[in-house]
Amino acid sequence: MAKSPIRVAVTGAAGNIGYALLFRIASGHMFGADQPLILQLLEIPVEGPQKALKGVAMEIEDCAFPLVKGMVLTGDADTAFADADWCLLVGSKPRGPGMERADLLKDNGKIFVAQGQSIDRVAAKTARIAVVGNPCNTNCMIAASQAKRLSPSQFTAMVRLDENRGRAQLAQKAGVDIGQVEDLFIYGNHSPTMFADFTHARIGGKPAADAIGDEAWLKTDYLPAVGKRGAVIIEARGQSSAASAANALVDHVRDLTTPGKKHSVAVASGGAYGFDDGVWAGMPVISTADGYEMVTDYAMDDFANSKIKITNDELVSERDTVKELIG
Ligand code: NAX
Repeated sequence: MAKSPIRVAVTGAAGNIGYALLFRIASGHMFGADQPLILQLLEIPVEGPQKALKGVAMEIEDCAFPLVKGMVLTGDADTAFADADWCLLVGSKPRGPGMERADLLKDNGKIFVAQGQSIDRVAAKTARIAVVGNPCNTNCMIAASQAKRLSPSQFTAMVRLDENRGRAQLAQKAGVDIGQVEDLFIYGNHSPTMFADFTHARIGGKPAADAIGDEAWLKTDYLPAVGKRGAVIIEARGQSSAASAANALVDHVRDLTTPGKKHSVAVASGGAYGFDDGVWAGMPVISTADGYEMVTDYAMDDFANSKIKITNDELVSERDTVKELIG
């Protein structure tokens, strides 16, 4: 029997990531080739973005995707999130010239207060939320804090682009196929402080340090290279990562809906790995039939713990900056 359509809300739908993302969702890469969907697309309610959104929707129509059973284009959050099964929160305000990070946190935080409240009012009770808009860990924490009807475990933020970058760089250094790199997980913030845990990663079945034969490279070159990859892309393209970010969100959601998959997701830490209770930190999870379980049994050495402390301190300081926005 044919499946009923699910409702997928996407914010910032006319932005760069939105443009790379919607066609992948509509063609079945995120939810499967047999899952019909209704796209509920939110942009800021001013003429330029709304007009651009109409253009994107026309292109989706022109693809004649069999899975797309309807589209809603709107500038109103309650319309976008109405009965949504998935809310993909991509839209946020970019950092402007001379803008302090604290101002960016506060400005974007307000967006996620409003969207968290709207999701709480109108989304499906079982809705799942994935936050991409930066600073995504803290934005996710803010949105979750507003949604009293939903559980914090329904809110996740994306560190999958960092995992994918980290795996690709290990494969390149070791000169192996990407499929040979396993168990590389991202801990902490989606920012240069993140810890790409090479200490438990395996390449061709061997510990990464043995396969590469250069632990100093892993510590002093690899970690900063993964953390700063976004800046290197901006320098090269003149724009931030869009297609790879959209692809990572496809991976994030697809793997969260594939029981047994082990992957990096930023979740409410619950104090695991020494993260402050209540910050949203990247860590490995295993997807289950209706959610995920955190994987908390990797033993961390002193080096790993020192890296986790740095990224945890940043998450705590972000939370302190926006404390008046937490519901
Ligand atoms: P763009 O500036 O191209 O697009 C953002 C879109 O969001 C714009 O069209 C804007 O009108 C819209 N928007 C802003 N406020 C909104 C609101 N309140 N409601 C609905 N729409 C709103 O940025 P893009 O390159 O698409 O990046 C989007 C976000 O992803 C940014 O915050 C960016 O920093 C973040 N990223 C996160 C990544 C991650 O791994 N978590 C990686 C890629 C990316 O840097």
